[in-house]
Amino acid sequence: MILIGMFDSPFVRRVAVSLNLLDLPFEHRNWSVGKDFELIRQFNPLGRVPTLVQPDGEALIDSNAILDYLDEVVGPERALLPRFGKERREALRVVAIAEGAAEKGVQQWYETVFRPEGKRHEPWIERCRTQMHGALAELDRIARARAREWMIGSRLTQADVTTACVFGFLCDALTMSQPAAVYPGLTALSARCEAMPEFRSVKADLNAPSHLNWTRADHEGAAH
Ligand SMILES: N[C@@H](CCC(=O)N[C@@H](CS)C(=O)NCC(=O)O)C(=O)O
Repeated sequence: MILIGMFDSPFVRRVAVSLNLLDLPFEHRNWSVGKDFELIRQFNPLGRVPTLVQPDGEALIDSNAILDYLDEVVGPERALLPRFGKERREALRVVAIAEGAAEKGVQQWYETVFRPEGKRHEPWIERCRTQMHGALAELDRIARARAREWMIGSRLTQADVTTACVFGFLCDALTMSQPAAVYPGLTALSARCEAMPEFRSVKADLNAPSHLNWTRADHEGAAH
């Protein structure tokens, strides 16, 4: 399988971490949604990542659809999303809140990357910020209530993978003031996850622009 997309995207990274956790080997194409847009469009009509290309050429798009497929491949015992009942509902809720936080973070980020300064709309950015922090506060509440346990049940699930990937992304991409003090539960969960080899091996190198999706230079003139 070939995973298309950079690891600075929380959506790509949660797929990569999940592939690692499930022992499913994959090749990685470190393609940027900025400069490699046309290349990505050959596999995904939306030109978005993650995209997972199967050995027979079938391309799966959207991280939720990809993760659903991976769980199906490994079977119910090893699936990262609990299969049924309250644990499944709770895990889906956590994943939805974390994904929403990521989307709101990405929207704030795009506002600064895509739009020239005079065209940015501060009330919209502020709304996204409020939604993002509302989501993070709820995830932090759950993480603190679970103390040193995983987010749901007694083992690591997709709720932990997605939460950690999203929190790491938001801390890196946006200027958050003192995230460890504001979100101690998420900070602890993140540290625990990021210490695992399955997470460590798929971390974007933020000092190397070639590992980042959006640099302003990529979009000068292309964004409007
Ligand atoms: N719902 C999608 C969101 C994926 C997403 O937002 N990917 C971003 C990178 S972080 C992207 O492809 N952005 C380029 C674009 O939307 O044009 C998923 O879960 O896969």
